[in-house]
Amino acid sequence: MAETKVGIIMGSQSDWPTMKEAADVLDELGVPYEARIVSAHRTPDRLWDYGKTAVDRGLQVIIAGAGGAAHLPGMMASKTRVPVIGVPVQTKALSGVDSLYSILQMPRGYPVATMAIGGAGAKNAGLLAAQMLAMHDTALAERLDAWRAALSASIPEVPTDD
Ligand code: RP5
Repeated sequence: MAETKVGIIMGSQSDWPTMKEAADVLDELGVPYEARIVSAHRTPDRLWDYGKTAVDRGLQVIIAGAGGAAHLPGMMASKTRVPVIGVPVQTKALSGVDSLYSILQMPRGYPVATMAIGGAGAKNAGLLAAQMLAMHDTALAERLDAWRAALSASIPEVPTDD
């Protein structure tokens, strides 16, 4: 079985519909991943263990999504040098701006690559993870080039009324 190089983690089951966008695009590109619920507030020991073992388990990039007081991506970045891509999950109360600011405003020394709020951010997180892995994986690079070309080709040049 191919080695799992991408970890998708999220603060709650309720984040999965958003984070599944990252998983789906990784499936499309043939990138193996694992998906886990790891909450900074509700399961801090799980967060600690995940971060502590990430390098030894061969993870090369972690996609972390959370909403509200979204501390998961930043705390994971403080625990492991595996690059963390943060996805701000859209919230009801503040539309995800709370999540965005929580993830974006990291102190010097512990970067999180922060995506857009919601599904678009999650999908781009999957793509960015794949692009990072493609730097050292020619076959994946070719699949990514084809994926991007297909997206471009699907965009009509002339708008219609439909
Ligand atoms: C955060 O609180 C999670 O990432 C989720 O986005 C939000 C709400 O969680 P639930 O109350 O739906 O479990 O920790």
